[in-house]
Amino acid sequence: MKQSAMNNCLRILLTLLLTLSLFTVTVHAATPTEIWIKPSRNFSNASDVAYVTNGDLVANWGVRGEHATFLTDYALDYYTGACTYENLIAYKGSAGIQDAPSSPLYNALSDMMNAKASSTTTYAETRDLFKYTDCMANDYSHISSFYSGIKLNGKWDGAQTWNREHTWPNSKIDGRQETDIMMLRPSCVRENSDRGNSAYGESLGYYDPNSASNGQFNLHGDCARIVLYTYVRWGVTDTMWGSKGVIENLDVLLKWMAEDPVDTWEMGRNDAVQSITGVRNVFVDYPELSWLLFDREIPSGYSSPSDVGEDSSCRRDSSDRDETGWISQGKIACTISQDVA
Ligand SMILES: [Ca+2]
Repeated sequence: MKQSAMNNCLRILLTLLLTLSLFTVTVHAATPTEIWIKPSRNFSNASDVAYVTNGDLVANWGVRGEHATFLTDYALDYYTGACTYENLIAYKGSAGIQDAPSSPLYNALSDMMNAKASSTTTYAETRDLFKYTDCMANDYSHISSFYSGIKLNGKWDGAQTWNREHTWPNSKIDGRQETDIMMLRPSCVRENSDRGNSAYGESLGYYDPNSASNGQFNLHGDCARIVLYTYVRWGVTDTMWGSKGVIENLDVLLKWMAEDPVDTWEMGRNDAVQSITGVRNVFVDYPELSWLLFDREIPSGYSSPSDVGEDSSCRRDSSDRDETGWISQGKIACTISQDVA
């Protein structure tokens, strides 16, 4: 009896272990494979960036406030063919703010983004994509609230703690761009309601995005680059300026661009968004285009991720090109072709 009881116990134990083993295998097999590889944080150029990917999606590898001094491999692959910087700036020549929306450069940038767009997301899908686009460095389960930088759990909780901030207020768009994750940012519920639908700016009655960051980082450039992207990407030029628009005026926009250069978090976000929609914010990669779009001078010494804005050698005329038509400028190859299609 004693032996039999022991055998029974062993049998039950073995059955239990086998069941647990099968259960474990079953659960594991049913769980989506997420391969997260920590990126190097000691990068100084594009080749040092180790992309964190889940399938085809790239996670933001950057750090808020860390100056971006290079274009990533994704960016370098994006601006090729007809979309090289030199080909794009060949279209410059707008007469100023009134004519910018119909200028050749505006149309070239708009056409480029339309051509690059590979997929769209629904508004509902965007809330589950912020864990890629807005994750915090080396912490892919948390996201950064746009204005305050407060660390949030990246898992959607039904808008109890965070929701989707329309950097271009929802009341000032026509709906098409509402599903564009480039324009949407996760933010604490309180932060989002504090901004409301106010236009960005510095004067009384405008919303200064730096008011919520407590000096942690400068958001002026981030906001200027997003609204300018939306202005071109979606053609919402009629609601851009003034208190009833999205940003105070052109001087504020360009001042914010200049005082707050691109950071690696914006560059990393560009990589992440591109992996979702196919489109990059050209004003993050080449912020100097902001001045050219409105026929203004690029500030002397302006620091751009591309180095192009501060490297006059990239602006040489066609007599400087070699026999291949290309001049390598370190981090970016500038085509000097004058034959713009
Ligand atoms: Ca910034």
